[in-house]
Amino acid sequence: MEKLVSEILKQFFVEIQIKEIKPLSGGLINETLLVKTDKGEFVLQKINQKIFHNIHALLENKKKVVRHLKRKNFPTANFLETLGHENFCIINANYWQISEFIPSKNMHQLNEKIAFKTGKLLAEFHHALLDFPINELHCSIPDFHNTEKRFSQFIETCSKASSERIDIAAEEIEFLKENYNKIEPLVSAINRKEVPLRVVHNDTKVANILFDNNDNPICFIDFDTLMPGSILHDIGDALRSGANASNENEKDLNKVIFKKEVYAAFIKGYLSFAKSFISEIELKNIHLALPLILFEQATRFLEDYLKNDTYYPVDYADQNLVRTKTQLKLFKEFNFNASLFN
Ligand code: GN1
Ligand code: MG
Repeated sequence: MEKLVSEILKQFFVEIQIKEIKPLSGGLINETLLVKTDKGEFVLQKINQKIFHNIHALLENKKKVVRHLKRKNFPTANFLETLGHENFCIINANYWQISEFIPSKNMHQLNEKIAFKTGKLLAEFHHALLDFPINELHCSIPDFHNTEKRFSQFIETCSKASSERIDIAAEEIEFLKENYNKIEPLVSAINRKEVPLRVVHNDTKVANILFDNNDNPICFIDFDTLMPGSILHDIGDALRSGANASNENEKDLNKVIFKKEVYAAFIKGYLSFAKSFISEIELKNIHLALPLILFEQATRFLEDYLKNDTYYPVDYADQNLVRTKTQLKLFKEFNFNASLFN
């Protein structure tokens, strides 16, 4: 490992001494390391080429958006440039990026106070990107949040999967088939382009937000999915994890509880800043953002389970089914009829 890390660092520094290398966990997709050196602490990340097929599009999106945020003094992780002025290097056919390590802590769920601040930070992030020229962004993963397409792929997978896994997941499959109609109105509005396309993060789970020692959110990380999309996906994704009393891997469903006061605080925080730019249709549909993402994420986890776990890494055989169940538990607890803040 040290030899590889040293090879990567050599692309970025003329001279540097490694003191310690530690794996960083949190993300499901990329491999991430914390490296302590005599020049400071850095985060090294290997971009997953099995998942991201258009790495150059992804790297260009990241570079432009980070430059934009920095110009506006909006807090963001900063990517180091190689000696050849690229924001990545290729070693043994793998793409690596280095960012400066931001002293921070990770959280996996929020309380009311932090939720308000985090909702507000997300609105500020969206606001800071309002004047980014959206046409300059590549669609690095087509249909990433196309729930309709993901749902029809899931239905197709159900017809091909092994009968063993189909039987084990029968209840969850049935539930998804019966409940698509609940989120369909928003899915259609997005696909008909009635909901504005904006520059958004697309993967705002709370693990992708850094917090300081006083629990204040500092910035978003993991810009791999930065693309044109809907703010509703970002709101829903942050709440999917933030308003869960446990986490997406929890086996004991009694611990997976939808915290509606956290939900309300986050949305209040978001709207406290977003009033100036949120459109009528976004506002009208904001209450569907969370169930939309819960449904989509359950579909993705369950589809992967039925495909024998080729996308999300698993530590044990049924983990993607467990993940599906946590998403569905929250979906079931969500009250579609409640007014937004009670
Ligand atoms: C993946 O990379 P990471 O762990 O932040 C996934 C997200 C899912 C999330 C579920 C590119 O995010 O879409 O919501 O896992 N990223 C990609 O935890 O598929
Ligand atoms: Mg990621």
